Amino acid sequence: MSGNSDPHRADPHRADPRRTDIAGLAGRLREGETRALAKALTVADIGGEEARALLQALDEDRRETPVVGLTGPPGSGKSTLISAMIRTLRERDMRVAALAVDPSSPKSGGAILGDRARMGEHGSDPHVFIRSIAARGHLGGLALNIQASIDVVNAAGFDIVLLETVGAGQSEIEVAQVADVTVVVGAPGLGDDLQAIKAGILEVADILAVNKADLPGADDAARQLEAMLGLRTVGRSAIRGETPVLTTVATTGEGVAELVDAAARLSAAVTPEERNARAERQAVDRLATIAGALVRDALKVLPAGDRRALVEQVRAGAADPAEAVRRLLNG
Ligand SMILES: Nc1nc2c(ncn2[C@@H]2O[C@H](COP(=O)(O)OP(=O)(O)OP(=O)(O)O)[C@@H](O)[C@H]2O)c(=O)[nH]1
Ligand SMILES: [Mg+2]
Repeated sequence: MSGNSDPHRADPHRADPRRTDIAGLAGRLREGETRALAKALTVADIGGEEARALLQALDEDRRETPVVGLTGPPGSGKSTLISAMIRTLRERDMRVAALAVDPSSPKSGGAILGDRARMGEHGSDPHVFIRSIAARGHLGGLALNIQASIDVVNAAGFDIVLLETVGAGQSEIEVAQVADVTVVVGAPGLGDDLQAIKAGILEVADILAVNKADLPGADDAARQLEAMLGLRTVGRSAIRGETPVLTTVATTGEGVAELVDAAARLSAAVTPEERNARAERQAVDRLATIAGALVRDALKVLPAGDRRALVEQVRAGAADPAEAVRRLLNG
């Protein structure tokens, strides 16, 4: 597994609870102070005690800001689409926060910096907040890390959160866990792009946007996606009803108002019970992720000979893995 599960990096004691006035920070955040927002996001990002205290303080007075996730193959136009959506939302006088996540990169990577540049037109608008989240070694998984940033942005009074993720498979599904509505963005002319939109991602799609509708092949792409949708059996929208397949031209804004409307309609349909159930699933996933990290850690500190013997016994079926885990965790 990746460094995502390294507990030492997750809690680096860089954030000393005595150093930050967490209640004060939460208060200033709620009042919409820009500096407090940046500081709170950093605290949430670092993790550990301070982050926990902050998230707890914010939980006392929760707002439910809709979270719309955009995911899909590289280059399909997610960032451009987010920028166009921001434009539409601003025309409707909504305050927008956009978070870009790159789970494949331990630090802010090139794609995210590219995003910044592309979203530059909104840079001077005080009612637009754009930030990239580096998927650092947070104990508890990526979804938790993003959820912390969303909670902070929520408290700061934004009306909607747009979330872009670059990455494949599991990480996109993790992002979908924290979004009320997930838009899968495809585009014609990306070669194998439709193959890249694998069944797993299609399952979490609430809306399909075929972007770059100005290019040839957009109708074909839309038809192919509709056919793939027909085959899926689970997925949130399969339960809720039809998944809209929309075509957009992010560069001109064509179809973007319709996309924003569809996202607003679906997120308004999410019930508090569904939100609660999702939060509970996240908590369970978090425990499971931490359990995995603790076991890996316990294995690391075993003397090499003991470790080899244990691994060999489990491999050969001679040891009960559950019992081995219990012994490892009990020290
Ligand atoms: N012709 C056309 N080009 C577009 C459209 N939308 C985006 N593009 C272009 O497609 C390229 C990729 O767009 P991005 O918005 O960076 O795509 P992305 O999905 O965010 O890419 P990653 O973050 O790298 O995964 C850019 O050159 C955009 O200008 C569109 O509707 N039509
Ligand atoms: Mg992008």
